[in-house]
Amino acid sequence: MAKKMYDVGPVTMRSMPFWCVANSLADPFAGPVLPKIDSLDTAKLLAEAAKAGLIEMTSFHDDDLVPWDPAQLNDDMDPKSATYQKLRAIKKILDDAGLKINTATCSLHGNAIFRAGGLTNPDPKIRELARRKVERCIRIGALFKADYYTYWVARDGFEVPVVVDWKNVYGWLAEGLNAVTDYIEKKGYKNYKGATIEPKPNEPRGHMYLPSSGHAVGFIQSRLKKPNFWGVNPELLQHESMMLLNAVQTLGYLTSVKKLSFLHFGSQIKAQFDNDFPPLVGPEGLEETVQMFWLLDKVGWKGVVEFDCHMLRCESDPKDYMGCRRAFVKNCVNALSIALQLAARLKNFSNKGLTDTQANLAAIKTMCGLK
Ligand code: XLS
Ligand code: MG
Repeated sequence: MAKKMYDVGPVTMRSMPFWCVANSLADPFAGPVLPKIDSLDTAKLLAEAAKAGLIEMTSFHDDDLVPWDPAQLNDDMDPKSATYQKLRAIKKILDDAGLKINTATCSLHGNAIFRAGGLTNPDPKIRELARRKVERCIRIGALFKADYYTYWVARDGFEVPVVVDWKNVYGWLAEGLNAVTDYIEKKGYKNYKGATIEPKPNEPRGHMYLPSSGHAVGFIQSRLKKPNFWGVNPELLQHESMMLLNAVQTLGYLTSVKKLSFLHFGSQIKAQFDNDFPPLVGPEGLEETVQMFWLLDKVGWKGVVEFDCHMLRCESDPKDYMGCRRAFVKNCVNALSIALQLAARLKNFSNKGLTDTQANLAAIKTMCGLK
């Protein structure tokens, strides 16, 4: 049985999503290097991690659990369907381990039908299909009692600015997101304490329509019917670092406008493609990562940290494809613990009487435990 809470520093619970563990590690240059695992096996691996006290929560895309067939839009409600039965089998495994669900997110990136976008697809029939898929995902999230519904920008973006219908595209996005709260209200679901936008500047599209946390907050406040229900889950270091923004600032901003719902956590080389390295792994980002937790503690924010990263491709082991996944989970949990321990050293750090440079060096010494 999972511990109910983690409660270390600002982190109340640790979440490891289905997609991070199940990933078969394909990249644009070559196919998968790990055998795909079924969602029941992923659930078992996550349940094992919960029982070992490594995580308290998980999250999923609809497609991580069950396949989607555009000809069967309500299969999740039909007790005779394979979808209905598999969802319940997965839920039982998670429930038995005491694993809670942080967020349910609709995959509008996995199926080729959405290659030109989901909620902002220029074709109204595809936008409608995306909306129906989102509704099905909200129902699945309700079955699993997810705390949030998340909209990640996915393929809602463009490569060629002159083909975008700029007059309407943000209206379509607002319609799609307002449909989320309309549907939750219509169904009377009580499990959702909010919905989130996860911004990203690019990848898979050349540019995405909500590239940064600032864009997301502005859109929530100006275009959504229920702005108080919506928040942001920034992905740090990755998404905002891809455009050279500083993670500490992003968190300072989001907490100040009360829009930080939870964090996606991993590591990133600045200005590169989405590295999705495990936290603290890679050549840069140690100071920034530690200072994120220092800041959250300082401003009094408490909440869930969700790992959103992948095993390094070079560390995958096709012969021990479950073992290397287990090691990945442990590495992420270990990295978070290291970051929190280093941030705790900074708790009483004071820059009083120091120049900026002296303060920076003193903070490094304190973080590293040097005299
Ligand atoms: C991709 C995103 C994605 C979301 C969930 O870059 O991080 O994995 O978190 O759809
Ligand atoms: Mg993410």
